[in-house]
Amino acid sequence: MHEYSRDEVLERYRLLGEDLAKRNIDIDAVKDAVSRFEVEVPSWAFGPFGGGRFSGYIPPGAARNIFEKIEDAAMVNRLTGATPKIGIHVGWDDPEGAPFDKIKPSSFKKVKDYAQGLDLEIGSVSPTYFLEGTEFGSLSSNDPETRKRMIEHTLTSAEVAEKYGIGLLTLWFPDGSLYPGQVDMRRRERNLKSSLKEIYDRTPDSVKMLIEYKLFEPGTYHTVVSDVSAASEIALWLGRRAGVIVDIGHHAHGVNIEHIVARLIEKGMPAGIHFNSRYVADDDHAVEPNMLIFRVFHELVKGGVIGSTEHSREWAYMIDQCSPIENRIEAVLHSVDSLMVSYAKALIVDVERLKRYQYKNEVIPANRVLVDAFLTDVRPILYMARLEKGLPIDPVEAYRESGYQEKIEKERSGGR
Ligand code: AFD
Ligand code: MN
Ligand code: MN
Repeated sequence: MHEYSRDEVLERYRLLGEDLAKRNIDIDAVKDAVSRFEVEVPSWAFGPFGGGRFSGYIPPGAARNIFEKIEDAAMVNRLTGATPKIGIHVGWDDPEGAPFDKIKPSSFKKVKDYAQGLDLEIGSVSPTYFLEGTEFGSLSSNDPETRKRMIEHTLTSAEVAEKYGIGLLTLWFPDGSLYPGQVDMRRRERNLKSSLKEIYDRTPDSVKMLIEYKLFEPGTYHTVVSDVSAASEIALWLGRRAGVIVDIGHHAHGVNIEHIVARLIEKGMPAGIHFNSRYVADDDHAVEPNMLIFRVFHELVKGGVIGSTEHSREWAYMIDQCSPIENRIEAVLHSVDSLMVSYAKALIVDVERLKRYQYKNEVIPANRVLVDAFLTDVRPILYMARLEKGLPIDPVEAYRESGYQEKIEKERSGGR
């Protein structure tokens, strides 16, 4: 990208401001909202996980442990000012590297302290259900011993979330089956529900649990929590501390994801989004500012959820991605930038005009209101927000020039 000088940014911002004023949009208000945008980054985006296709190739400079992951996340936060939280996976991020049923919550104090020293907080905490011994199910297993181990692991994770994080548990289960007839689907759902009920009842009121659904993988024939209905029914049944995670990559092609977002807003249940780009399925690629992401933000804005002063309405926004060949820090920075672009576009939708067209059943004009916002180049808003905070205009370029990549490649070449 062309690096803009301060004067160029001011000029582009002024021109866009004039343009938006014609649509009755106050550019400064949009800029302030974008400036407050925060999204959590996942520890696993920086680590060794996710390669595996090219003889175990992972992009150079991968973080070897939770502390290096935190350093990378802190770098992303320094460049964007938008990622003060890092999500962790208990099984992968235990600093003691204990076998997962021996993990002690207190080990994570060090993680919290290290993060704090770099101006970061621990955000969502994920139990790691997909380690050894869960090939035939974790919380939904027919084996009571396995279920018990997974319940205990979840309670350990809940304690980490409560003591060292923000009390947010995010749950994704690798439970499912590969062939028709392999499992009794109803029984597996009952098993999962009873495990979750026990966990819910044994966790304090301050802990929120978001359930992530996924259409397939590792179960290719069926997954126990396959879609938003399954996840939200279970969450409703558990109680008001339970909700749903919508991961963009976890749907069939053509599913109207923004409709799912709209319905969850309407239900008023706790929810969060795992952002990524998908082309084929659960690709876990960096976010592009595409029409889908824009439409999701449009619902969040229209629903009075994102940036809401009413704390309880706010959703949890997280990036969930994993890069097999691309530079991982660049990929995360690209996502943060794309999310801010998408949010800004959603904020400049001419809502009054849209409502008028909807009311009069003016189909195409209504659609064009959205398209108009989507096609507007809102980047001057981001540039201005960053200028004001003393941040680089283009975080990816700034990263490439920072020397950080060269440094970590050198320091981390000694294996794990
Ligand atoms: C898995 C799932 C899901 C989840 C992540 C962390 O696909 O996206 O959020 O692991 O548990 O890859
Ligand atoms: Mn996810
Ligand atoms: Mn996924």
